[in-house]
Amino acid sequence: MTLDTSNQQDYKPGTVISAQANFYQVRLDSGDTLLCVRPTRLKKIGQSVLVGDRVLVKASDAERGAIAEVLPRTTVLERPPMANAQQVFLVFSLQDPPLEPIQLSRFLVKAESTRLNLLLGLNKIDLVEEAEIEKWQQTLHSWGYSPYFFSVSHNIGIEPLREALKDKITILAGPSGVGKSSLISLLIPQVKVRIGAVSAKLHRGRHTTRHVELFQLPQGGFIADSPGFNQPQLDIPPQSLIYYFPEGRMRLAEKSCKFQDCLHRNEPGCVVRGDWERYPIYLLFLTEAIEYQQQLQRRGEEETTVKVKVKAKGKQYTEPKLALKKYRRPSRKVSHQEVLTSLEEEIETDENSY
Ligand SMILES: Nc1nc2c(ncn2[C@@H]2O[C@H](COP(=O)(O)OP(=O)(O)OP(=O)(O)O)[C@@H](O)[C@H]2O)c(=O)[nH]1
Ligand SMILES: [Mg+2]
Ligand SMILES: [Zn+2]
Repeated sequence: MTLDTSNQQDYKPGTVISAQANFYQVRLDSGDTLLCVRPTRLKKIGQSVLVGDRVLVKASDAERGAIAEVLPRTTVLERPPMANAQQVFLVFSLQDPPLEPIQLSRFLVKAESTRLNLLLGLNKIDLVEEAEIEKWQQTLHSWGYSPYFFSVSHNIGIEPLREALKDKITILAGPSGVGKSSLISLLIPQVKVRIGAVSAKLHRGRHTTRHVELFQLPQGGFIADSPGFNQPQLDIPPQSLIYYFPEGRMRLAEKSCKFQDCLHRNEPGCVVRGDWERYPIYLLFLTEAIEYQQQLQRRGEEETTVKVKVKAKGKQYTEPKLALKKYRRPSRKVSHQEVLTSLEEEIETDENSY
């Protein structure tokens, strides 16, 4: 789309920091925030606007404006629906709630599947002994991660975080109670976020709007508090699951399994199966991923065999078959690159279903 930008001053560059219905908060590069609409012209050409989008806006007064153009995106994420995110920052606590390998792995695998840069942070080091910190450092190192250790309440280890978040768009994720909101309010003192006492259940309640919001960091960059990221279901094709474990990736970078469609269970000539610590967790998630795949296939079969007839105003018509959106069956000889490309396509086609 080309835009008549002959009068350049009319168009101001900015970043979409929140989206609700057809209203978008845009933080202009100049520092002001405008409440903007997406004009019909953009709607007609199917141009969506996502949180994180770089846009040009035409201000109508000091507080309001209209989005004139959405600039090309570098990344698109389905859940949470976001554009241009560069990294995921997973936060867990060592204690209260305690760190738990399966839950941690679930989040890690989910985060890995975005293919964004992944940072891991462990909060509340004030609550544990030094030996406990060292133990986790070693364990996580063997998993392939180098976490940041810090304490938000005691302001320890925060400087390296500021450095890692600077000038980037980062998605903050992690279970309830680990200190995500506390961290945001430490990094951005003027921001008002709710801290503590809110249970995960309440967060998902009917009355909570599930939207992403970007907070601007004082030293540059944005951080997103993202409820949608924290979904427990592993909706990942079984064939690609192993690539979301650094230990598995590493083994497959060196050698190949005998069978290209190896799921790394009991297959002969498998180079992944072995005595690495998280192998049992891989097998557990694999079972879940296969169950999820079968569910989708069953649903797909129902959709192809059953024609739904709907009566409307006396007329009978056949409802179009629903497209099976989220999953495409990988071919038997699918390569890792193909899996990733198809994941990307899935992400791109689904950006507004949240
Ligand atoms: N001991 C200790 N407590 C902390 C630390 N950081 C945060 N907390 C406390 O942990 C509790 C939960 O913190 P929140 O910031 O609300 O946690 P959250 O991750 O935003 O939780 P949800 O919003 O439910 O997802 C609060 O009571 C905080 O005061 C820390 O470094 N040490
Ligand atoms: Mg919170
Ligand atoms: Zn194998």
